[in-house]
Amino acid sequence: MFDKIRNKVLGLFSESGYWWSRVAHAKKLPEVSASDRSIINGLKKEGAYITSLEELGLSSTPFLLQASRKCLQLMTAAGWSVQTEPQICTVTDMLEFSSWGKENRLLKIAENYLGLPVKFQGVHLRRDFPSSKQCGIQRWHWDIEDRRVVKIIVYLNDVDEKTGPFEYIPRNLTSGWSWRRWQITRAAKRPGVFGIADEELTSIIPKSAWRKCIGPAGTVIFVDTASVLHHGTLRTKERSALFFVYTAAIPKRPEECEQYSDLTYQRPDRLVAEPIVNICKPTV
Ligand SMILES: O=C(O)CCC(=O)C(=O)O
Ligand SMILES: [Fe+2]
Repeated sequence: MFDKIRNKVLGLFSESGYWWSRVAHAKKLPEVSASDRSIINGLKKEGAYITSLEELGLSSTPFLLQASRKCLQLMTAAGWSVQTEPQICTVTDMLEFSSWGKENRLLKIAENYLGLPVKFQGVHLRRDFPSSKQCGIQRWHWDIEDRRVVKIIVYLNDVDEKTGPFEYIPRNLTSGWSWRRWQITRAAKRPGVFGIADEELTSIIPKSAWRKCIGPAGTVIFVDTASVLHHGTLRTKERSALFFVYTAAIPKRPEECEQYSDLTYQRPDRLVAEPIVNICKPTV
């Protein structure tokens, strides 16, 4: 009982510190162009914004794509026996990926949205395989690394309904205090059960409100995965994608951010020399 009260009080202190920091930082937010402002507004209003590598027009993109192709070849050559789980590699300390992730424009977009100094946590390269049963991050969930998390998902192959697109619920449908929000939170936080299955969510939010992000190779999704309910969908075709992660410089749960730069997931160029079995650790 005492622990519960103490944790509540500490939680309140931490939340008010967070809001004060945002107020103090509001005047220091960097300027962005009108097109980048649309991305920030999309994140604020909808929780997500879809664009493309071409539209972003970053000079480091050709290097990113070339390195992604090479790494995917290495991942394919190394093989992956657990097809029910994604093959994940951490590519954060490879220059082609970190240079793209640390592009000034992207950092400024993330900082404006987060409202605080930003930290680029890292990037995962992922191959997701055909699956027919929703498990892990294919169940609906919120990510928990921080109060707000900007993820930039880059599709490396064409993604249609069959390729298991990223899917989310627009933020206005789950934000604030509502019966719907209470039902979802209760379902999402059941002890020992990760996330919510499609059938369960349909009874709370109709399928017509779910947003599937389909698009050709090079599609880029900016999304706050801590604020919008989301998941990866079932697929009959393989999908490859990059997941860049940004949080506040002092995130709420730093330990959850380590997976983007530590050895939880192997680097692609070390896969063949030192194969390890990746741990299926959902990014929640
Ligand atoms: O596989 C997907 O599309 C969803 C991944 C996910 O849940 C995340 O990146 O936070
Ligand atoms: Fe997630």
